[in-house]
Parts: sequence; structure tokens; C-alpha cells
Amino acid sequence: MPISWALLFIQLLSSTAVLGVRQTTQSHLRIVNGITIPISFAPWQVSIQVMGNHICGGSILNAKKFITAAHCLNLPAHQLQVRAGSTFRNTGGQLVNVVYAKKHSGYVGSPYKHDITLLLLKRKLNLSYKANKIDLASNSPYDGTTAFVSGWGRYVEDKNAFTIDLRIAVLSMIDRGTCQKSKYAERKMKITKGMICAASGGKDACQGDSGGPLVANGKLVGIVSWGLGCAKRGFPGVYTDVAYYRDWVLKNMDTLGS
Ligand code: 4AZ
Repeated sequence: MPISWALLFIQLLSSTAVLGVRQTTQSHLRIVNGITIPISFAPWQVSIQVMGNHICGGSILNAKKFITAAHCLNLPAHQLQVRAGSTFRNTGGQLVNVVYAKKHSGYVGSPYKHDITLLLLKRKLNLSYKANKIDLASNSPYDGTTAFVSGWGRYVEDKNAFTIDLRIAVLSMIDRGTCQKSKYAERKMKITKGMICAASGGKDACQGDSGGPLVANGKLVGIVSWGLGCAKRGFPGVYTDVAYYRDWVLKNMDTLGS
């Protein structure tokens, strides 16, 4: 008997502890149920900016070359800047001008196809534990692979709810075929070649995360591209499948300039 009382007591204690943790985590909730992280946890992440305002995420491929979504490039490249090495979207790190962008020639909007672009910076970044490159995935991740997406986008879909600190959400990969059979099929929205999906109950990328990294096993597997809403059941986040475009990226990185 005393033992079961002790057990009950321990269970109560631990459930309170769990609740306590939940509460603290909730006060740090960022877009669709991620958590805040310092930039050193995702040092490849950059913020793409126009006149000091964050518009999209991106990833560092090397000290001068970056990758993002084509739909982030509504303005001429030379009007863009990249902020690297900062946890905060509005301050810190290195802010460098973009000089050139190479959009995929097959890019079309709505729903986005071939949503991929390379950026060339005016000068080299100083690479460090806060600003570092990430390798491209060679193979598309298997269904169920754990991956994480990061960014400064909205943390509530229908509110103008942006935060200044970077956050991350852990997701599970969904292959193209499975994703096509989701509720997107009912809406006649096609998950075409070069797209891959990821989701995890209640967690997702959202507006402002576009162009940013989806990483699995230390490699860049996806670029935040689109989705019907954010974290809506049956509508996974859709990403540009980096492995599918690997050859395009490598070839165009060479011709991008230096
Ligand atoms: C957007 O508007 C956007 N839930 C990005 C990602 C997702 C939805 C919308 C995925 O940039």
C-alpha cells in the first residue's frame, strides 16, 4: 500500500511537471506550434529582406550563394538584402546586398511549380557557428523521415502574428504520392513532380517562412513553398523537393558568378 501511494504521488508530481513544462512551452509558441531557437541551431537559415523588412527565408549554400523560393522574388534582385547569423529578423548578424538571382525558368505561380531560386551576394559572408552552409540532399527523404522547418513567419495563420525571433517545428515527411491523396485531391490541387510534403499535427510553416529550409539528417531536403492555410488537418505543408532539383542547383551555382 505505501508503495502505491508513493507511486501515485510520483505520478501526480510528474504530471504537474509535465503541465508546467507545457505551460512554459506554450508561452514560447511560435508559428504553428514550434519553439524559438538561437540561430546557432540552424546557422544555414537567413532572412531575405526588402528595405529592412523580412519577406522570406533562405539557406546558405556557400559564403556568396543562397537558395530560396522563386515566389519570394517579386522585386529585382538588387533590391534585396540577406540577413545571416542573427536569431532576430530585425537586428544583428550580417546584412549583405543581393546582386543577382537565378530563378528556375519553369517557375509558375499559383500553385507554385519549380519554386526555386539561387541568389548571389555582393560580398562574401563571414562563415561561423552562426552563419554556415548546408549541403543539398542527394535523395528525396522517405515517407516518415523526421525533418525540421525554421523561419520567422506567422505563428497563427489568420493573424498578423510575426515574431522577431527564429523558431523551428519538427515535422514528418510525406512523399509526393501520399500527399497528392490528401485533401488536396478533393480541391483538385496537384502535388507535382519536384514537390514534397511534411506535416505533424498542428505544426507547420506559414506565411513568411517561404523560401526557408526544411532539413533532415543534416541535409537541405526542402524549401518552404506553399500550402492551403497553415497546420490545417489534411493539408500538409508543400515544399520544393531539393533532391529533385539538385542537378539544376549545382549547374546554376557554377554559372551564377563569383
Ligand atoms: C505562404 O503563404 C505559405 N503551410 C507558406 C507555407 C505554407 C502556407 C503558406 C504551408 O508563404
